[in-house]
Amino acid sequence: MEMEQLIDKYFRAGRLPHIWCPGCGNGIVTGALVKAIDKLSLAKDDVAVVSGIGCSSRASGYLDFNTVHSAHGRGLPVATGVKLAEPRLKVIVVSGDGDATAIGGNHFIHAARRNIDLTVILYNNNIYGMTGGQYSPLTPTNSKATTAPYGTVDRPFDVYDLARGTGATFIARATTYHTQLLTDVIAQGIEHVGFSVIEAITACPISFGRQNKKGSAPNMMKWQKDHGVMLAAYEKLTAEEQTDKFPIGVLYKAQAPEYTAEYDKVIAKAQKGAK
Ligand SMILES: Cc1ncc(C[n+]2csc(CCOP(=O)(O)OP(=O)(O)O)c2C)c(N)n1
Repeated sequence: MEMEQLIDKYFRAGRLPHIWCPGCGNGIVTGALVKAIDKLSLAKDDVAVVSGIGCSSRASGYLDFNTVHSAHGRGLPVATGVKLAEPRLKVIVVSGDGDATAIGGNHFIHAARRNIDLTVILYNNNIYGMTGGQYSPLTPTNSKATTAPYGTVDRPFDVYDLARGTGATFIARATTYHTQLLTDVIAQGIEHVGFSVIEAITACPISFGRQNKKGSAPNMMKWQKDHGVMLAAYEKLTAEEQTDKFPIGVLYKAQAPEYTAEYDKVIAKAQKGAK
């Protein structure tokens, strides 16, 4: 399907135009999400998109599925409730780096620990975009931010390490330059039964790029092209070569008991009255 047909089918025309700045990558990530849903031939009523607050979290309002635009950092607990109430739904959480790993960090680690069947698309633009460029837990050390005019000293999380260490069973990364890959890993994440995390590297040329002299939006995408390396090729690089690159593709996949299925067993036991 062409992008225009995808927009007609999956977006709420009355909510457009969107608020994203010229050059922002969020439209590419959201486009990849609808392409993935289309590729999987999911019925719109079988999908729920839940978000917190932020530029990226606005995606839930633009999309024509069952949607909830909740509070900052609370997309995951709301999505957990939706999934437990209606396990048949494919529940997708769209989240920013601040939303998912700062204010919502606690929710993130516990959703991963439970291995609940949700798909998180973490729009990583390395900054708090909506509120004007404060640094987040995914802002690289020594970056400028409105809350760090002399540069950050904090070390960032690696989303892969965070998700892997807390129990996620599907972890992937792609960028807005690698759009086909992004669509593919989102589709795989949606199909995976368990907690899936897709880190989508997306440029924020205004709130992050300007302060850090990253150049134009196309320049920031070129940076993604030059630094993202498919996992198999990345593993063949020397440790020194790896320091300047990051792996993309499916980074981890495992099977483990899924929370709503386990919870159903508890309900069945309770209904029988057996402890
Ligand atoms: C409880 C609460 N605290 C703070 C805010 C203000 N706020 C709104 S969005 C945001 C940060 C957004 O950054 P991020 O999650 O990285 O998403 P982006 O806008 O970059 O997509 C903050 C701090 C809020 N809305 N609610």
